[in-house]
Amino acid sequence: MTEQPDTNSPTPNSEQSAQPTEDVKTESKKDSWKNRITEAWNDTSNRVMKLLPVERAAQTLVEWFSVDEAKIAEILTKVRAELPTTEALLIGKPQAGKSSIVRALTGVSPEIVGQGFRPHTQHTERYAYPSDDLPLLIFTDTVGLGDVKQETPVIIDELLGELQQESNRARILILTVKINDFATDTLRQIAEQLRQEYPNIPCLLAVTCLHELYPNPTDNHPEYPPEYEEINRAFTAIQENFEKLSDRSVLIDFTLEEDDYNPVFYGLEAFRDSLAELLPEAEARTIYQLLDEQASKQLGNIYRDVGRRYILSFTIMAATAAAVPLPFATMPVLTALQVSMVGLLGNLYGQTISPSQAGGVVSVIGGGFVAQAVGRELIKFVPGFGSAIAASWAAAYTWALGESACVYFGDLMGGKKPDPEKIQGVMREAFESAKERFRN
Ligand SMILES: Nc1nc2c(ncn2[C@@H]2O[C@H](COP(=O)(O)OP(=O)(O)OP(=O)(O)O)[C@@H](O)[C@H]2O)c(=O)[nH]1
Ligand SMILES: [Mg+2]
Repeated sequence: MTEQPDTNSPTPNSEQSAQPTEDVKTESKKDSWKNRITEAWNDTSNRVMKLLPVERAAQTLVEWFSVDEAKIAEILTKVRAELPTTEALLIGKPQAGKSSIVRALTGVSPEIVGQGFRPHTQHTERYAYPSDDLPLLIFTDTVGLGDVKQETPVIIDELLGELQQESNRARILILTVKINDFATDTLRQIAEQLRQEYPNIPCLLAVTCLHELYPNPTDNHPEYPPEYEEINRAFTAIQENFEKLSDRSVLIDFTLEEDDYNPVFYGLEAFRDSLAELLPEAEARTIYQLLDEQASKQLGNIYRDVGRRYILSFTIMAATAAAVPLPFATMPVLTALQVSMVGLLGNLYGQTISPSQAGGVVSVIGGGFVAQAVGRELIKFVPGFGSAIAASWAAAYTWALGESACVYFGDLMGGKKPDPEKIQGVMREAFESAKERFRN
């Protein structure tokens, strides 16, 4: 007869085994549950992941809301490839250093440079840079403006004639002014006229002959840029003088070898960098101008398609908010929604736009609809029916606002000044067709 273990008295083994077994059991039971839940969870999420890979879903979502850069680049590269070489048009008074700039960058013979006292260039000449067979840039050296022998109006016409020719060439204007020359009214007037007619042509202000203001003109050049007070004062004054006319300004001193200055082309790097900065801008502006109907349509559509995905989400949110049967309560929400939609669309078209600016765009585009907005809220007093009307109205308005914003930002991106009348026309039209679409 085996003796029954006395459960109370903790005999080491038996108790442990007894006692421990319970805990162990419950513990292991709990663990097994946990494991089973975790397993089940992992299993489910794996299956879900297999069904709907979140990353890929997230990726798709991002792609859905962003323009396909590759497509854009493809269109732009094609258009760019057809772009003729960019032209840099030099203008300035006689002996200001126009031909010296051409020489410095293209390496042509010094013959084109004058002796410094009488006008030298007699007619417009073109020089390819860096070489004829690889013309990245064409320098057009012109006759000095205000040269007594040459009728300035004739020269201006010639310049305008130049600019009118072959309009599909990107251009940069290089305005040359000597550091100590303040008799530049004529030049400024001419530059103003050119920029009025061709606002899209960026302008580089090149200020030359710096050593004429060195404490001692025979001194060699200091480290670039020269930190002489005299020069900085004169440079600032000239920059202010041509402020509205130039996009960048640079100090240079391009001499002839026999003048014994070192370097001969002082400030050449800075000049090149300024050009390099302006070129893409010039080309970008021209590329957009050049975008033939088809290409700009293609580009516009790519942006528009993505834009519409934003607009759709906001339209749904607006309709939901507007359906709330509390007259006027949702107006601030709707306005906030529409302002952030316009802000996002602005970003999509590469514009950095603050909420207040987005608000400004909303009022420019939708200004004419405020009265109707109030009407929309009033109708909510009609139980049930009112909210439905208000919702479809809000949806149509938000959609139309989005469409018009795309046109607005599209113009900006193309370097064009959006025309409010045209945009409001788009708004009215889009609103009418959207109202049809959202009429339930
Ligand atoms: N030291 C110095 N001399 C310059 C500079 N630019 C031009 N010169 C001198 O000024 C004179 C006139 O230079 P050009 O380059 O022929 O001037 P331009 O504007 O083409 O003159 P036109 O052809 O007459 O309109 C030459 O003797 C040049 O060596 C400069 O930046 N520094
Ligand atoms: Mg010249």
